[in-house]
Amino acid sequence: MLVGIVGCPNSGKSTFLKSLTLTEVEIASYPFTTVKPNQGVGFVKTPCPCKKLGVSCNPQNSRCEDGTRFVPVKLLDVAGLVPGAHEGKGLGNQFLGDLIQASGLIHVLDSSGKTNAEGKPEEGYDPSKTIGVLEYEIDEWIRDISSKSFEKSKKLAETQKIPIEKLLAKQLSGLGITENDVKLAMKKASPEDHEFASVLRGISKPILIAANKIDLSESQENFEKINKGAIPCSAESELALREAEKHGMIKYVAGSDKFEIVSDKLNEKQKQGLGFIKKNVLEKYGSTGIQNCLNKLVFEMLEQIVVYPVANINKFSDTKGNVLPDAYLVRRGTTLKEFAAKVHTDIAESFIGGLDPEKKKIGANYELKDGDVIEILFKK
Ligand SMILES: Nc1nc2c(ncn2[C@@H]2O[C@H](COP(=O)(O)OP(=O)(O)OP(=O)(O)O)[C@@H](O)[C@H]2O)c(=O)[nH]1
Ligand SMILES: [Mg+2]
Repeated sequence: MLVGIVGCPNSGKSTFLKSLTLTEVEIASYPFTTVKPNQGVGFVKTPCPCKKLGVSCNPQNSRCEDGTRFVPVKLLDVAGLVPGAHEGKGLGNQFLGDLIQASGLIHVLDSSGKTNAEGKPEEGYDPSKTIGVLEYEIDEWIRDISSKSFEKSKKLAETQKIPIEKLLAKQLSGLGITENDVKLAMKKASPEDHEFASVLRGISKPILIAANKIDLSESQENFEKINKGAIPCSAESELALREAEKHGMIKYVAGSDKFEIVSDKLNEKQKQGLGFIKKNVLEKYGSTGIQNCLNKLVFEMLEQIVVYPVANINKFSDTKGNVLPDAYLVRRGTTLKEFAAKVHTDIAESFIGGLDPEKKKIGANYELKDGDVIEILFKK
């Protein structure tokens, strides 16, 4: 799963990535700081089944802290987007090309209204304007590719008698668009219609709006105007808290509404900075919002659930004895058979079913539920 971090120049995209990953990236108060995309691994938070099952776990592909599982998600922070990007303005084509495989996007906008869509300082700019700019640029880019693909697919469909949605999906698979996405989009618009690209983008690349820089006094009023399910957040505050935690100054769990100072070596400036975050971000908004953004995109908008495959259901372990070793993100509605093929690509043909923690047999068409722990059974 890849999540793209997008937005106008200088909105705080690289800070957002760094606050989730502590990856070293360049951050500066001028536009086009990022030229080459920055990659990192962030984590979504979910209750770990270890508590309910009364066991202590040894995660291998993820992390567990106090019964909360942190499941990895790849993140990509790209160059700032400006109006005209789909025609190559700014670092346009490069930016859009980098995002090709993202399953969903987080649009980081500067809600203080101090930076316009070009990334230039402008007092009193209405930040909600950048939402339309970003959607338009991405739609135009998809429109360009999908209309060319449609022409090709139409010809092939006539000569080879293959359904057009199959051919079109094949042509668009490079954009991370599936046959199901195309089918759903075709229920709402014809591929010949102008709005087809927007419908397809809405289905295949949902966008979550992160109203960043909420710590600045100008932001609150603007936030009320932004709406559209936006999440108020402060990447700079999350980064400061994560850095302070890394250096042993505070105790802080990503996404929480509080921190605790545990060191007596803090200087006055550091104490003041932490006090500012407490008063203007945590107490006002309940958290820095950064973790909420990732969780909401992955679990609500991309409809992912977490499933835990094990080799031995009696011990909830893998063959080496690691308890609840792996957490997999899969789309809601995935069947056990589809999941088995994902986990064990090489032996998928010998799949026969599964077992749940009560040792009950589960059939191939069982729809997986969030938090399921399952032993997948194969013919020996
Ligand atoms: N007050 C405040 N400033 C922030 C926040 N997040 C980022 N900034 C500042 O905004 C400026 C731009 O941050 P970057 O992370 O470099 O922004 P970017 O969107 O990656 O910029 P480009 O790569 O140039 O497109 C820097 O001065 C950051 O310190 C925030 O939550 N609050
Ligand atoms: Mg950047």
